[in-house]
Amino acid sequence: MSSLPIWMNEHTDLSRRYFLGLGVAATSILANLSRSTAAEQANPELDAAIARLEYLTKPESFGTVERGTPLPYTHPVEKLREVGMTRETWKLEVIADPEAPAKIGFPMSREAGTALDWDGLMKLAERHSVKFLKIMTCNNGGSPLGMGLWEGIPLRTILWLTKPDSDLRRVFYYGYHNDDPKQRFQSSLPVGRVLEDPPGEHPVIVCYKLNGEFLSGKRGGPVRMVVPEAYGFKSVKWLQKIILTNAPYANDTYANGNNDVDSWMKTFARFVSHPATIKAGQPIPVTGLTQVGISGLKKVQYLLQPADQSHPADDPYFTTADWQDATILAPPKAWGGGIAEGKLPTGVLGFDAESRQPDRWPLRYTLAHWAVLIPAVPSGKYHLRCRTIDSNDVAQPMPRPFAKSGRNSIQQVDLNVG
Ligand SMILES: Nc1nc2c(c(=O)[nH]1)N[C@H]1C(S)=C(S)[C@@H](COP(=O)(O)O)O[C@H]1N2
Ligand SMILES: [Mo]
Repeated sequence: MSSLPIWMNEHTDLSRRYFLGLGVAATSILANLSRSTAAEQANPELDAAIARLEYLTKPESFGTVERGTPLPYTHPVEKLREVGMTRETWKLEVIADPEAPAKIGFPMSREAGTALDWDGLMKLAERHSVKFLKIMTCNNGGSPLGMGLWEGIPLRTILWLTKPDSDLRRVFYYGYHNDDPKQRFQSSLPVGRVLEDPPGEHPVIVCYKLNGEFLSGKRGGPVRMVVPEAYGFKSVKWLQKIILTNAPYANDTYANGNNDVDSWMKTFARFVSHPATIKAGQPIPVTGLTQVGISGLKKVQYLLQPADQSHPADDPYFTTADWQDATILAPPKAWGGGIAEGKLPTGVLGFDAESRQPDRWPLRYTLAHWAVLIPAVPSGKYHLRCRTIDSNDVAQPMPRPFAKSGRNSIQQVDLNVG
């Protein structure tokens, strides 16, 4: 493995992160405020800001975290074909780890001609395909990369094809990396996570579609892993190799760079739109998004304070401050992201097949938007902050405020009232 710090050999396109939900086109949506709140809050600017929120992110509008020189999907088409980066030539090997071999009855290898190919994958998809919503976020990023409807087949379906027998403790998996060990990106999961899902949680999938379209190279196609509850580094792109191992440890690329490789996604709030300046006497329209993490989401709150107001030095998370509730928006009527008619297809996990409405809201490991019309305040310079209260009534980022297990700091922006 490369010993470079992770960020030195990664190309990161951060720009989109700060605009997630702002990429608005004709298909923009009406996420609606709960009716009572909407009545209280009739305000054209806030209504317009809410109408601009887009739930799903178009594939080409995702933020991207990737490595490779050249980036594997930018090869000329002949080379793409040669290295299995097209659907027609893609193959997935699933073999035992030579160093700590799991006992399996049917290794799937290129050498033996038993690797899974695209037709094989599509055949499995006829019976086993699943779809679910999942937000993609880099644990090191301040904001999500994008919100997607991902489709694939459960990884366990493929794992069972190898007829595993014993000595199988972890699943290591790898993306195409120009056959250069320094460019390799790999991740791993305990086998139990692959074989069983906690109630209400989704399976780890070998994914081939995003928002109803086959995955582009940039989004990790032809095939990537998608791990519903995990930060982005578990969702390895350009997936070509799975190694079944008796090794008991994680061997993730992201173990370099001081990252916590077992972190579930955390709950946090971010602003989407807020005025930088506003006239005194005018209410302040604000919208935002949340990532709903492992501990769920009960509330979104804001804190508006004069910029020169001090707060107790021993309270870095403003726990004693006067936070006020914002409104978590209902599921959108149109989902955006380029899906046909903005309508979710049937069969999305966690949604009723008939009504296509979610069983509950908000959903874990997805996005929920929020909005608030903050009552007018006197002239001056202010700080505006947002945070979440999780389902356990714990104000985030506690109790895990460690950036390397996923950033969920309290966001702060400036507001001039004059
Ligand atoms: N093969 C490969 N897969 C990868 C990466 C990579 O560099 N190479 N980056 C990972 C990281 S760190 C993140 S955060 C996600 C980002 O997914 P996205 O670029 O589709 O938004 O992809 C993951 N999968
Ligand atoms: Mo990442």
